[in-house]
Order: sequence, then C-alpha cells, then structure tokens
Amino acid sequence: MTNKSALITGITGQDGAYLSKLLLEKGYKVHGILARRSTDTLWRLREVGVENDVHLIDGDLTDLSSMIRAMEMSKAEEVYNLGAQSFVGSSWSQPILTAQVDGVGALNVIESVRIANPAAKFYQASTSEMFGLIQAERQDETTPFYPRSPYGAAKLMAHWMTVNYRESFGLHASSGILFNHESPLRGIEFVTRKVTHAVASIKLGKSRELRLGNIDAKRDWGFAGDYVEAMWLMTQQDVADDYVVATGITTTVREMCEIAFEHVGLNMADHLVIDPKFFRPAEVDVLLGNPAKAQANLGWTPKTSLKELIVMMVEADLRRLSA
Ligand code: NDP
Ligand code: GDR
Repeated sequence: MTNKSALITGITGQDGAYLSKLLLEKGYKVHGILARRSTDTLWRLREVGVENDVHLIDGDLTDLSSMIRAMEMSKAEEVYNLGAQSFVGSSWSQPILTAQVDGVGALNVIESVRIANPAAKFYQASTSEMFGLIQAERQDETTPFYPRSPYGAAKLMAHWMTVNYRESFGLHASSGILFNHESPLRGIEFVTRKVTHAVASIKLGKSRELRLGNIDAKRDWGFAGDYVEAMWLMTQQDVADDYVVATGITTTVREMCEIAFEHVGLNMADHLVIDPKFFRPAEVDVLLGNPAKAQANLGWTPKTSLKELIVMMVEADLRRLSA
C-alpha cells in the first residue's frame, strides 16, 4: 500500500472512474478535477462505488489558474491527464473547443506540473487516432502519425508537448497511446455502447432499430478496466516513455455488432439500418496495435476478450433498462 497523492483530470469519465478505483485500492489519496456542469456527472464514480472516497476540485482544463491551484491543493505526486472532448465525431463540429481542451488544455496541465511540482509523474492520455491514415499494418511506437480528425490533431499536439517537456525539462512525462477501450461506463455516443444499449433496448421491446454509419471500419477494442492498469504502470517506471496499449486484434464494427445481437438471440439483419448521417467527413479505416513494448517493459497484457467485453456491456444495459 502507498499513501501517495494523485490528481486525475477527467475523473468523471469512463477511464477516470476505473483509474480512481484502482488507485484507491492501492492506498492513494485520489483528487480529481470536476468541471462545472448543469447536470450530474458523478454517475460513473457512483457506479464503481468511489463517489465518497475521491476529493473533487473545481476546475477546467482550459483554465491554467485552476490547474495550478489543483496541483497546489492536491500536492499530487502523480498526475493523470484524462480530461478531453473525447468524441471524434464532435470534433468536426467543435474543432476549436476540441483543440482548446485536448491540445492547449493538456499543455495547461503539464505546465501546471512544471510550475507547481516538477518532480510529479505525469501521464498523458494519447490515442491511436493520432495514427489515422494507415501507415503500417500494425501500429507501434515507431509508426508515423497522420491524424484524420481535429480530435486526432489536437491529441497529437498534446503528445508532442509531453515528449518535449520530458526532453526539455526532465519531467517524468509518459504518453500512453491507447487504442479503443470500452466498458459498461462508456458514453452512449461511442459505437460499442450505442450498439449494446440498442440491442438491450430491442430485446426488451423498447425500440426496434439500430442506426449506424460505417460498419466496415475496424478497431482494436479492449476493456477500460485492463487499460487503466497500463496507465499506472507507466508512472511507476524509473524512466518515462511512450507506450502503445492495445490487444493486437482488430474487428469490424459489423462483427462487434453481431456479437451483441447473437448474445440475446436476435438477428442483426432484422434491426440494423445504415444511416449516412453517421458517416464521418474522414474515416480511420483500420486500427491494429502492437503492444509488444508495453508487454516487455511494463509486464502489461490485456485480460478481457472482445466477446467478454460486449457480453458484459449488453448485460449491464439489460440490467439498467429493466430497473
Ligand atoms: P470520457 O469522454 O468518458 O471522459 C472525458 C472526461 O474529460 C470527463 O470527465 C469530462 O468531464 C472531462 N472533460 C471534458 N472537458 C473538460 C474540460 N474542459 N475541463 C475538465 N474536464 C473536462 O473519456 P474516456 O474516459 O473514454 O477517455 C479518457 C481519455 O483517454 C480522454 O482524454 C480520451 O480522449 C483518451 N482516450 C480514450 C480512449 C478510449 O477508447 N476510451 C482511447 C484513447 C485515448 P464531464 O464528465 O464533466 O464531461
Ligand atoms: P473512435 O470511436 O472514433 O474510434 O474513437 P467510436 O466508437 O466513436 O467509433 C468507432 C468506429 O465506429 C464507426 N461507426 C460509428 N461510430 C459511432 N460513434 N456511431 C455510429 O453510429 C457509428 N457507425 C459506425 C466510426 O465511424 C468509427 O470508425 C474512440 C474515442 O474513445 C476516442 O476518444 C479515442 O481516442 C479512440 O477511440 C481511440
């Protein structure tokens, strides 16, 4: 057990909830940035049972002063920057906000670390979206970047800032290039959760169809609960570095969808409608990660298969919709 202090931006998001739980189990005092909203954003922390165990600090990634204040209040020794406008689809309609939050916001966090406690270990939530257009059959830490969305471009800025602060100021700053990871806590706009929620709803007779865009896209999907362990492992290393975190298996949206329908005994063809509204201005056709470096240096391996993950998500949605 440790008695270290950690600060998580994006604590109310999917990964924030799982990471909070993991760090609390290890004995950390967990602080998180709570951006003011008009609605309740604590449901995920409630669902993993840690709502009353974390210390929430009012702040916003775009407000440097609030980030410095959060560093001072938390006395954080480890900082996990998970906060972001994380929906790729919205990054075309809100490109400037996405750049401000995901790009400049990340810089605000790392700058607040440099100002308030340069000895703190910093983790940046980077993404396989930075690879974008296919440059290699399997993407690893050496694959060139070619982002295909304002989201990917903003995240690439944050990634390079992380690398630069490490090289310029000697900060212990790591960038985790994580491939898609999902869970029952996933936002409903993302394709896996959209599918599992719709399948549960159709099964319960509450709706009849599921409307999707490009079902030929391929993604390397893992379980968020497994992926937050990789984040923590990165901050425990003597030397900071960048790591790809992925399963090494890629699957089409269509196949992922079939798993969900089959689990509840429904025929996908009876319910799936392709709707051009959900096609994107530019697509990342295939993502397939090579997590060999994370396996070798961090001893990290994914534990949950896509089938186990989708079944877990469908069951959670069936429970929620039946309650
Ligand atoms: P979520 O969308 O579930 O969570 C995003 C979090 O960021 C929420 O807590 C949100 O707060 C917070 N946030 C948004 N804007 C601001 C802001 N201006 N100031 C402070 N906080 C803000 O994302 P995930 O948990 O899925 O992902 C975590 C991180 O990992 C993100 O940076 C994402 O881009 C990145 N990532 C995710 C992957 C995935 O597959 N899940 C893969 C690779 C990278 P609120 O609840 O108030 O909206
Ligand atoms: P992604 O996730 O863009 O990869 O970003 P998302 O689940 O939104 O899309 C995955 C693929 O599914 C296709 N698709 C649809 N997507 C959505 N959301 N809705 C649909 O109806 C639909 N139909 C087909 C998409 O075109 C895409 O190809 C996620 C986010 O978590 C990012 O924050 C993170 O950085 C990356 O994963 C890695």
